[in-house]
Amino acid sequence: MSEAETNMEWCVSMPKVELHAHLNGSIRDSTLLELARVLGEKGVIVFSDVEHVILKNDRSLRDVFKLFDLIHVLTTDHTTVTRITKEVIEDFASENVVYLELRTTPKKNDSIGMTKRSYLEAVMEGLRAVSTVDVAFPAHNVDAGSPTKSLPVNDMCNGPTRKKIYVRLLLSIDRRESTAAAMETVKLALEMKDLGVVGIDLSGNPVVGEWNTFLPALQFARENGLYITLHCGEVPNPKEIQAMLDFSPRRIGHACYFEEDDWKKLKSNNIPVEICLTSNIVTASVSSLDAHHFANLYSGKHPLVLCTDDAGVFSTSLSSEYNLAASAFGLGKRELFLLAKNAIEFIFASDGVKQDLRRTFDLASNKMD
Ligand code: 6MZ
Repeated sequence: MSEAETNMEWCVSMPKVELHAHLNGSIRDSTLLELARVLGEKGVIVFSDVEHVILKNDRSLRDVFKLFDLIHVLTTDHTTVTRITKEVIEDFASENVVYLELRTTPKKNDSIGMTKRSYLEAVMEGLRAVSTVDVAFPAHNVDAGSPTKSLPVNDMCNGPTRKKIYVRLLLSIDRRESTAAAMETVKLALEMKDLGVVGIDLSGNPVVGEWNTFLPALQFARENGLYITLHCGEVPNPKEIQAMLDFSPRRIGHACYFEEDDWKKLKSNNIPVEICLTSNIVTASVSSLDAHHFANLYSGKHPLVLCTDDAGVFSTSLSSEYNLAASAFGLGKRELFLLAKNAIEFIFASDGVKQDLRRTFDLASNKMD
């Protein structure tokens, strides 16, 4: 095996925490192609027109949002939402992600009787449908929350024990939405709080929409105990970046177009950053890995977590992101492991889950050298 292969294998075997993954961005290409073929046969789309769009690898930020519109056409119905959720969880678990905060935008589609609630129920059905690994989720009877009830964790040395993955959900507000639609998502999240919904994300095309449109819903969410993470600084927008930082979210994603004042505020408020290296490079939000803000934040010990963003759309995986960080920024195994373990401190789930995850990492640490 080459050194590159050995390094990648090591990154796969390490337990990992994923905090920034969009459901519809994390779908397998093979599933998207299968869904496109079926819709092509029904005459809803022209398969040959969309095949190359799905398989393309270099995408501008604009292309990405066009692709999401296509993906949403392919995944409209409840059954498909359930299927992609199941597959996405299986894929993360298969690379030893032990805690996944999966985010998705609840969708309303009158023509097929889909409400935001029924969409979310279809997602939860997907969680229950996973059979190859144990999913720890409050709506599920194998959930722990308390360390004593937890099932065997992934074991990197003793072969194929059954894997366990904690899953929590974040509901996304799309920047195309109105204040009322954003509020509907927050209310749904509150109703589903006991069922594993832990927070709210603001995402969508960063050149669309105004911060003030979403602020009332985000404030309401926070007042009622939901955690907030914001896509912040994915495009240059100094006023919005400052307003978002003044809001003091629990975490932010990206931070690509930050200026000096923004870094100061981020650092003095100690807001953890979800870093999506491949996504930032493919969309050219950051010109190169050498110019990426990871290095500065990491050397300054600022809280950060490596994430995939859209593993399907950007043809990546969490293990690849760690492997990339290792080669781009010269991190050794010990540093990678600590980086992965430290992400536990920024999750939105309970202290009981955090404790259980710390134990998982401690057990793994004895076997990782
Ligand atoms: C901003 C993004 C994103 O919610 O339908 N999304 N928003 N920046 C990004 N970086 C490239 N990647 C994904 O998943 C797809 C939706 O997530 C958001 C977009 O709103 C996209 O439509 P769900 O499951």
